[in-house]
Amino acid sequence: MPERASHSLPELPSSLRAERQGALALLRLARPEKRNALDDAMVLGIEAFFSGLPDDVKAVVLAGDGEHFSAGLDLGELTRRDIAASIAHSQMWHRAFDAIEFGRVPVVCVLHGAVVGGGLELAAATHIRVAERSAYYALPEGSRGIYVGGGASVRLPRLIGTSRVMEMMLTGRTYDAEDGRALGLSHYVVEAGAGLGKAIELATRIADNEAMTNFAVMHVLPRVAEQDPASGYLMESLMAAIAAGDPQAQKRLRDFLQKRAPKTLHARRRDS
Ligand code: 1HE
Repeated sequence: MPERASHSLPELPSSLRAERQGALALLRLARPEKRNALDDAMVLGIEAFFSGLPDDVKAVVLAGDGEHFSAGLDLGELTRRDIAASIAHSQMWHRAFDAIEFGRVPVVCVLHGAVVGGGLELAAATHIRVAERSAYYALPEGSRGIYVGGGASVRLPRLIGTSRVMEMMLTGRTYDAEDGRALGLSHYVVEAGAGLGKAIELATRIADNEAMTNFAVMHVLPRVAEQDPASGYLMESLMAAIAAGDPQAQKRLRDFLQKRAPKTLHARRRDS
């Protein structure tokens, strides 16, 4: 396989669009005519994108074209697979979304319109979620006679609890953007059209963190949260020592002590 130039983004299907913006990469779901329903090519493209990010990308913003973030699994592809092929299909989604959650850099996503089924599973694999007021969340798998397969059973209970996931799947209930934030599905709610700007602002800030800190938050924190406490405390101590020992961290600490770094002030609340 030819070597990728370290600054170029991976090749993608036409249903995904990527661009660079400084230290950020922006990935857009670009299949609005099908409400960004995720077909195999898109899922494989997502995996390729997050597995092949150039070294100088420090954070990613994920958004969707059109009126909806994503209508979930492309239901047109879900016909007549045998059991083994269905398991393999679900595992393909798991690999792709793991490449987001446990990839190299944090991912901020912008949610609007339908964030349903596999679209919600995709959003749940990202690290920060900014919802525009139009966003709504649902798991229509129950009414389609299927079951989640893109990681929802694992990721969503961690965000909103098993009971809410059960409720969403059994009854098909939708939650709006405000409900979603209160439940923990998004971190922010912003006005229509403001999501991308907010996501870029957050991603830019994240990109300015030390890579070691971002690594620890993405890879160590969630593992510690699932460990027994004694092992977790030990892992935390080790990670803290590794991070603080980094020369860049030492410089940042000196910068603060010598009044060259910003204070941690409480910003006036503009978004919620
Ligand atoms: C699709 C899909 C899709 C739209 N697969 N083609 N997801 C769902 O159960 C949600 C299904 N979609 C909807 O309920 C609606 O499309 C929306 C509420 C998202 C948007 O409604 P609307 O009126 O704007 O669009 P539409 O007219 O319904 O759809 C436009 C086109 O997109 C139409 O195709 P066309 O060729 O007739 O123009 C739709 O068929 C197509 N389309 N959604 C395929 N999902 C790993 S397991 C995950 C399991 C799941 O994700 S289950 C949840 C599936």
